[in-house]
Amino acid sequence: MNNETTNHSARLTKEKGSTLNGDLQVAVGGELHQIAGGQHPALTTNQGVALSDNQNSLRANPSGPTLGEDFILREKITHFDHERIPERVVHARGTGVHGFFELTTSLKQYTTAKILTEVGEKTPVFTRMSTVAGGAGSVDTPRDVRGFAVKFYTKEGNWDLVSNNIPVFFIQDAIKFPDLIHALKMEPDRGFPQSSTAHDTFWDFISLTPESMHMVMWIMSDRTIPRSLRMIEGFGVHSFRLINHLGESTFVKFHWRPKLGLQSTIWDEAVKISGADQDFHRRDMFDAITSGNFPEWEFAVQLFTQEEADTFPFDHLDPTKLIPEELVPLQVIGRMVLDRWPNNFFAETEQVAYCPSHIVPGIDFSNDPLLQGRLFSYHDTQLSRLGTPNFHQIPINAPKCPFANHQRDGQMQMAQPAGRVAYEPNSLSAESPREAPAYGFHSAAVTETGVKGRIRAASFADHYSQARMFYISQTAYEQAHIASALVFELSKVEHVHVRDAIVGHLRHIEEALAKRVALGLGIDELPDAPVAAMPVQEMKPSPALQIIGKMQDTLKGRAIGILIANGSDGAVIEQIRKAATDAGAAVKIIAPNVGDVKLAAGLKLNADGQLAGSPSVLFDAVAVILSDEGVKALSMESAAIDFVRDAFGHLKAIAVDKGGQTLLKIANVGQDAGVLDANDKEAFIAAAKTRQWDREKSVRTLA
Ligand code: HDE
Repeated sequence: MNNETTNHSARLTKEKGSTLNGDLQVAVGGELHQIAGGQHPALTTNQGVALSDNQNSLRANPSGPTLGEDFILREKITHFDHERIPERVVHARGTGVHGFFELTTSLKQYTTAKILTEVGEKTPVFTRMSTVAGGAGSVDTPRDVRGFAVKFYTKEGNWDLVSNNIPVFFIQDAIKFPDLIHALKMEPDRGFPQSSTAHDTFWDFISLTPESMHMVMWIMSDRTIPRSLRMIEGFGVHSFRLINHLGESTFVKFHWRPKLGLQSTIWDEAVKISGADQDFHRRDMFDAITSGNFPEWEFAVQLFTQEEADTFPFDHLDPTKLIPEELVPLQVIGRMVLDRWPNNFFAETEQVAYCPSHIVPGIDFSNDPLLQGRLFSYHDTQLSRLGTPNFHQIPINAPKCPFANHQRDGQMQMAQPAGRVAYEPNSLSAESPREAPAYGFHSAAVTETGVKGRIRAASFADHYSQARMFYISQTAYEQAHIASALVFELSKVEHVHVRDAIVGHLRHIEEALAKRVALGLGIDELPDAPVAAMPVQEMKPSPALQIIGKMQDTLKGRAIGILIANGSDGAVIEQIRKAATDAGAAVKIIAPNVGDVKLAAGLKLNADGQLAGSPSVLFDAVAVILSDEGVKALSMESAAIDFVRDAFGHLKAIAVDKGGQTLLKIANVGQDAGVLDANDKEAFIAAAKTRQWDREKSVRTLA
């Protein structure tokens, strides 16, 4: 036995230098396997020692113990044991992509920052989009805010614009953040719910924090159940400052607007996507990038002076307020294209460290108290996540411009600064880095006066006016979704006094909304509204706050599923496939089994997806092309029945031939303007570009 084992090991050494050449025989479970030939680098330890056997540990004999001497086993297992680092305390689940930013309009008048003045310059970026509440392994599609963090590797240092897909935040002061997040995340005694705000502690906190009601309106809207990360907006939330060559400063709010327009899912759809594909958004982004359909965003700014800010009916330093586009228009000044998937998820997406304090000369912070707290928090959290103040040396975090200072040593130090001088000023080194007063970072010259204290400005007291503005700006469909989301979330809250308190707040926003939600929760008598710190101001509706108004009439970036079975008509399938592909959609053929489907007239077609694993929630519109034989086979398949029922229930266009129509009847699916003859491809493509909103009242009871 012993001899046999030794022989296997001996046969593994086919080395030429450090490269194994030709076919390799590997001993697995005592048997030899051939592995395809090629130029393989030698498998080595971390110390560069080539391994002769990566399948078997060093044992005293074939039935004896493993030897402690086996440094190869020890190194491998030890490294594996330490593979994980702490996940982000919020925004743990994320998807990162490389790309570039290109400036199209110079802001030279307002800032010295080269990233905002050099038109046509392409600056590399790394963008990470995330959910907030769930852990790193949670699903992509819960109702949640999406993070939208961009690291610009500018010539003047890294600039991190760490944004969300919602322009306001829950709280006005950073000191409340740990409480908010503790209330929002899974409850500490039971460890659930994962990535959902539909539980007591979240709504309890909200009910006692009226400043969060504006953000609550946003998170109850379909903005928090996006169709794709390629179809979300991004908002810097806080006001920042731009500083020009004269030292004058102008306030600025930053915006990202997706070229594909906004699109969201419907709640029931999002719930089902979570089951069908946990990685729905990550996969969608991966597929888009790897197929060359690079998503793009416009970069826009709102610029305003202190004098203009003084005329706003709110305080722009309050992060629970937005500046309506109607008040300060957006100016598009650039674009961002994401075009390269990272080589390695951990090295890049997991280790990327965004900090709002990473800023470049010509841009500065405002006094927003939430932003002020963030300036400290992010750097601090990277120390615990990445374990060292040298995290800026990790390639994904390192500036792409030269950087040098006298900071030294620390864990995982990779740099080897030469020379005896590690301080400044010094007279010993002509090469050591020095201050650059002419172009280095200068803070805005702002005069601060007043009395120190733990203060909330009186100008922050209006908690309901913009919440109302948001609600009345929505279409009737969107208002209904907000009401239904509130009913759903609050129905999961066990404490009745918490439900009542939220309905009380809603009365300040819109009495009719409070009544709808109360009805949905079985509350007979409307609870009293709490005393508002300030009377609600009537503000003009802002249509820019809708999703429906910003959805684009296109199939670009969207997906069409065609359900077929044996005997389906190949010509009709091809007609729909071509029309959808020409319109920019990705098309998938779905059949009871993957592999070849035997079509009519002896044709064959390869299916991309198996029916049970490819429900219609994964598509924006569907076609069902079936022969009599196909309908017969599918009429007993609940996955086929669900396919058409869900497509109808999720307000999608459905194209059918005679067999498809029969399946609709069997599934008890109705007829309307969104159910179309598969031969009328133009009508189907037009309908597929939008949702059949009018259908909604016939498929679900909205609050
Ligand atoms: Fe964050 N936030 N945050 N946040 N945030 C983090 O930093 C924090 C806030 C946002 O893809 C953490 O690296 C405080 C607003 C994004 O890596 C942490 C406050 C906005 C990401 C942190 C806020 C954001 C984070 C956790 C209130 C929108 C993910 C891990 C004072 C403008 C970045 C990390 C990524 C991540 C703290 C509020 C966006 C703990 C204290 C407002 C997109 O530092």
